[in-house]
Amino acid sequence: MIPKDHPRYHSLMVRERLARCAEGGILSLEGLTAHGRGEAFDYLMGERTLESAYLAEKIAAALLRCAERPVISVNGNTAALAAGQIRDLQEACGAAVEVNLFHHTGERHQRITTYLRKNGVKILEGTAERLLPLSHSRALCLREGIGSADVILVPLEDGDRCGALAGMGKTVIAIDLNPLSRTARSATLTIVDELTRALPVITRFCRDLDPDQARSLSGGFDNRVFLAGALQEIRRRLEHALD
Ligand code: PTJ
Repeated sequence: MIPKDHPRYHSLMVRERLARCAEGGILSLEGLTAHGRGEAFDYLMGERTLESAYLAEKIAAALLRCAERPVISVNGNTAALAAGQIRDLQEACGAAVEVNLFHHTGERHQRITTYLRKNGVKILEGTAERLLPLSHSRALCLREGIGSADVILVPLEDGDRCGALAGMGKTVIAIDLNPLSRTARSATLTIVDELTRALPVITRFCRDLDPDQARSLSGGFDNRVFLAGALQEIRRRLEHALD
C-alpha cells in the first residue's frame, strides 16, 4: 500500500498498475524495463510537457486530422497505461486502432485486444501479413490497417519498425521520452513527452483545430527542433542540478 503523501505517489502507482498488467499477461516483462527507461528520461526533463512537445502534440493532431487513413498502433505498454485515452483519441480523430506487438504471442495479442475493447476501443482485426521490410514478427500487420495507413501514430515504438514505416513513405508520429532513440530520430514527428500526458493534449487539439489551422500546421516542420528542445532542457537541468 503506497501512502498518498509519498512524494513519488503517482510514479509508484503507475509502477503498481504496470506490475499488475504484467501479471495479467498484457504487459511484457520487457515492457517494465522499457517503462523504467522512459521514467529516467522523464525525470531528467522535469516530468512535465515541454513547450516543444506541446507544439509537436498540436502538429500531431493536425496530421491525424488531415490524414486519409490514420492508424494508431497499440502495444502492451500503451494498452496498460492508456487504454481509455486511446479510445478518446480514436473518437476525436477517427483513426483505426491496430494491435501490433514486439514480443508477439497470439495469446497476448488476444488479451490486449479484449482489454482495449472493454475500454471502448474499436480494434481492427483480420489476417496479418508480412508487409514491412523486417525479418522480425513486427513485419506482420493488416493490409487494411497499418499496411495502407498514410499517417501512423506509434507510441513507445521500436526503432527498426519506426524506420521501416518511415521508409515506406508513411508519416510516422512517435511518442518517446528518449530524444536520442532511433525511433525519435527516424520518425517524421517525435513527441518527446510521457504517453499519458501527451495523448489528452493531442485529443483536445483533434477536437479544437479547425480544418484550415490543421492544414497549415501539418504543412512543414523540422523534427530536429523537437529533439533539440528536449535535449536543451535536459542540459539546462543538469547544469543547474546542484544549485
Ligand atoms: O508490448 P510489446 O511486446 O509490443 O513491447 C513494447 C515495448 C515498449 C517493450 C517495445 O516496443 C520496446 O522494447 O520498446 P523500446 O525499444 O524499449 O522503446 C520504448 C521507448 O519508449 C523507450 O525509448 C522509452 O524511453 C520510451 N518510453 C517508455 N515509457 C514511456 C516512453 N515514452 C513515453 N511515455 C512513456 N510512458
